[in-house]
Amino acid sequence: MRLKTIAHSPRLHLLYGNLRDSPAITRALKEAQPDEIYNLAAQSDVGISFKCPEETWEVNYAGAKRLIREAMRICPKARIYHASTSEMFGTTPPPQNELSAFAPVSPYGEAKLKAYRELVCGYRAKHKLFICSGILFNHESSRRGEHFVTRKTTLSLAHIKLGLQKSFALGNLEAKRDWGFAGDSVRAMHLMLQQKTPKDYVIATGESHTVREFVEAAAKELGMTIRWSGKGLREVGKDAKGRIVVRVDKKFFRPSEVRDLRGDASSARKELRWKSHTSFKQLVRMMVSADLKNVRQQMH
Ligand code: G4F
Repeated sequence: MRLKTIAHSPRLHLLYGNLRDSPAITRALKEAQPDEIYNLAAQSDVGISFKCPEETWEVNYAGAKRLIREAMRICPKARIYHASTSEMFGTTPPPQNELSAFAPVSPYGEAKLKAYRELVCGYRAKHKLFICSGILFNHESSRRGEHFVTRKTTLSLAHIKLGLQKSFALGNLEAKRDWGFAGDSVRAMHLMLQQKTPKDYVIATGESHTVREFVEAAAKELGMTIRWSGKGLREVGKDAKGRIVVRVDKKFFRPSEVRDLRGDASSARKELRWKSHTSFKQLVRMMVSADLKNVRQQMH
């Protein structure tokens, strides 16, 4: 949720905090005295983590450690949810579940794995802390940051459809992701903290699509058909009139890539009675129509 929206909700009370600042965490926890803590704070951009590895480690591992250690001291009964990620599976082939091997290939995945092993599994065993982790696969919505591939695509295509932009550039079109709706994932986070015993769960739809398929599906929602031609960095996607709408640019490729993510959420289905309620098509439609509306509003 955008900060502006939160700040205006009468049911929510915002406290200033910063995972890089222990006194700030201490003060916020003392004031809030929470029953449940959801640690979703992160440097969450995998691509940026290659450029800023120390910052990523500092927030995603060390920041989580500050928060969890302070919570153990100030509100030891609080139940804690910590956001883990499918990026921890890295090169392990799909379908990935809670028993799959971890093999991260990015500073982001490495920092998240360290936090998972030490702070979630380790502290749970050593300190009997009620802490769980959702190993979330990609979770998207119209609130997604504009530099992530789904939102970048829906927003760019909405601009193109309304004549405000000619084309946009992407990196690896072949990467496969298990794209679900963020709202479904948040429901799973809450369910985890309502269980008798703390455990970790893979949260995923079980279906994966390539970036290319996401672009095609989003374009289709706007009544556009993309035809691909060329190879590698010379590949382009053209509309029905032969105009280039998608290009490939090497600056959007990562030094190392997680090629194929598809989660097996059988445990969550069985034990949490959770399932994804939103299909890939519904997700794409939701994101495209929100961006079309956003862009139209900005035009007026
Ligand atoms: O949208 P992405 O940047 O998401 P990514 O890297 O999968 O990470 C997201 O999901 C994780 C859960 O699995 C979270 F832990 C993480 O915090 C984040 O929310 O990239 C998706 C795929 C990648 O393979 C990337 O290489 O799209 C490919 N891609 C191709 N062109 C691009 C682009 N990604 C971005 N961001 N921008 C491009 O132009």
